[in-house]
Amino acid sequence: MKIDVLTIFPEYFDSIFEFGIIRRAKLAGIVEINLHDIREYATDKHRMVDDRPFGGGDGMVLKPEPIFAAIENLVGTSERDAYSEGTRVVLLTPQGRPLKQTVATELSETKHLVLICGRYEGVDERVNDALVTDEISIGDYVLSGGEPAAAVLVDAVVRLLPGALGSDTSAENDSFSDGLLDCPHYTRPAEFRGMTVPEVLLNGNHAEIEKWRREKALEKTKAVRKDLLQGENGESG
Ligand code: 6GU
Repeated sequence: MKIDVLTIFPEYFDSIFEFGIIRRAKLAGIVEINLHDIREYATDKHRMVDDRPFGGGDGMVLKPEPIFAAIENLVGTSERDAYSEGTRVVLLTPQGRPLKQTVATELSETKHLVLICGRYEGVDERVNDALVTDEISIGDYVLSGGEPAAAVLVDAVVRLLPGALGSDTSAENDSFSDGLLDCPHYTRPAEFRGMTVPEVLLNGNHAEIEKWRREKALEKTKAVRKDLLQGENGESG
């Protein structure tokens, strides 16, 4: 998979993809991640990437021209209908559809992801209208820009790529893969400062351990995320 990230703050990503599973996936050739400074696509003499909103109001809005030029360069066209199959242009904004495990899975099955990091104040809507295939938010809170959201999306997607997790781990056992939160985990020592590990985990009865883990996952999900059990917007993602 190839991932291109369009941002006005490329340095934000300097080390964020250099750790753990993402780093390993890059080194193994499973994913290629490229950063692009939107400013490099600005052609006016001041290299302007944003401007004041028509109609007035606070803040600045990202201009369309540099983003269209960047997409033409990276995808080959600024006609959404002419994108190759397997190309997705994702705009990260709080107005997007919520990122869920199901969305990450869907995106992990594509070949080329272009992530456009929005600014909190906004992105000219013509970017959305003409270029964007998916507008995505990572949750109901405000970030100053889409950069942290892009980092989150890349992590959630890359770990699902075939071969990204070591052979000894699997995304199938993750939280959310079955629509539930994860069960509790313990490691040695079996007793720490008077706190003990549940007996069932020590007795080697794998059927019993599986049953306990499912019960605990369900209990936790009921306690903190009832919405996940109720379908609708608590869809299994
Ligand atoms: Cl994708 N961008 C911004 N600016 N804020 C957010 C977000 C994205 N997702 C949640 N809040």
